[in-house]
Amino acid sequence: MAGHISGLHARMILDSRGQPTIEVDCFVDGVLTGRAAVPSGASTGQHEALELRDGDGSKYLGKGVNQAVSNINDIISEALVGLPVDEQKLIDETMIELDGTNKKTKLGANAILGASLACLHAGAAVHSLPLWKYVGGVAGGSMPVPMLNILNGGAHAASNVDVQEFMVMPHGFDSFEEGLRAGVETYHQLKKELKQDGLLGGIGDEGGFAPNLPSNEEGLRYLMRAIEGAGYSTEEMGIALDVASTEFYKDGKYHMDGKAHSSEELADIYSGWLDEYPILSIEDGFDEDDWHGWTTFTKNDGHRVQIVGDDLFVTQQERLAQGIEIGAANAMLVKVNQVGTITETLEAMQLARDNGYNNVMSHRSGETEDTTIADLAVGTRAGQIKTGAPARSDRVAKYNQLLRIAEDVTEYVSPF
Ligand code: 2PG
Ligand code: MG
Repeated sequence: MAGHISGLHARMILDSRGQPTIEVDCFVDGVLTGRAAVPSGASTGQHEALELRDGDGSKYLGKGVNQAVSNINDIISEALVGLPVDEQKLIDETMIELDGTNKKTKLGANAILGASLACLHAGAAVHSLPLWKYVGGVAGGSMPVPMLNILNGGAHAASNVDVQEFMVMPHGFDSFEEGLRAGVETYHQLKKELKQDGLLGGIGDEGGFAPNLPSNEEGLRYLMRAIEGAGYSTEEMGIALDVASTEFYKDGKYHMDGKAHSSEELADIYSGWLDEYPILSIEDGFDEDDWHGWTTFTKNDGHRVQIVGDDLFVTQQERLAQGIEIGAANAMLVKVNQVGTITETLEAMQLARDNGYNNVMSHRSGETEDTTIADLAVGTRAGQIKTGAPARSDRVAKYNQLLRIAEDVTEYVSPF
């Protein structure tokens, strides 16, 4: 007997940027059994499900979540009481119906997600299973190759760098532990290189260094110096970028390096970088609605680089199906709060997989100590995870959870 939900309790907590977010406790037969916290983005796509904020400028600069918290305590909890806690689909569908809107605007996707994840944790607990095993079932887990975001720009830093994330990917190693170690050493080497050039200042929202640079390409050169300086080859350590170009797309042009580029010109820049550097993956190279830019780039370069849709797909089946139909990318970024329930997240991932798309599990730039995504990456066999630099507890918490899981799961396969 699995046990039934006897209530949910939500509270406001703070995220890694000092903004309010939601934490939810799930009670099973009167006992606290599962807990989860909700992340929050900065470079948010306009097609994402709604993150409900109070908008009262006199408190937390309008970012309070009192309304979302009461939606859980007063409405969602009542609707879920009595449901078997391991019937995740039923739990999520009940909330989707209760909300009744496309983008979860009535109850808030942050409220719904907090409840969904707290129940997921409780479901694992009543079966005495680690979360990754509860999610993965008989398929068994696989350790993801991490994308470590060691140089931050764009909306995550106060620098002049347009590209949001310069990441290293230790894909040519025998184990997760070895890969992570190489990534961490490369992070420390980058610090040395930047310091040597007098460019070491603060860090960005995801724990990576955030220097001002003469150009975006200079970021790639620094990554190469860090990889080589740490003693790794490009067969072992590749590069991944999240350009987050929606942030600098204005009036039909991409404003990068102080110039306005057409979609075609931007694609040419990426192609040039692909010729020069060991880039394995490019995320959000084009604006969230520039379908033409996406399909053209995928047609021309999709055979030699992973092309990841984040703002483009927003972890939603409808947008993903549209992209698959026209060949807009070859991978999907997976962010649970873009869609708002674990069930919809898993369904979108399945659709991606069925169509030969890779899945990349992802954090948000605003995070907490919650480590759910680490288990999701392993249990779903996503193969890849991006969860920031190996710095700041909100990022490191996920890597540490992966290290714990790696004691049981040894499979570590390069997705490339
Ligand atoms: C992204 C994310 C996470 P944000 O664009 O992929 O790195 O950033 O959470 O700010 O949308
Ligand atoms: Mg992104």
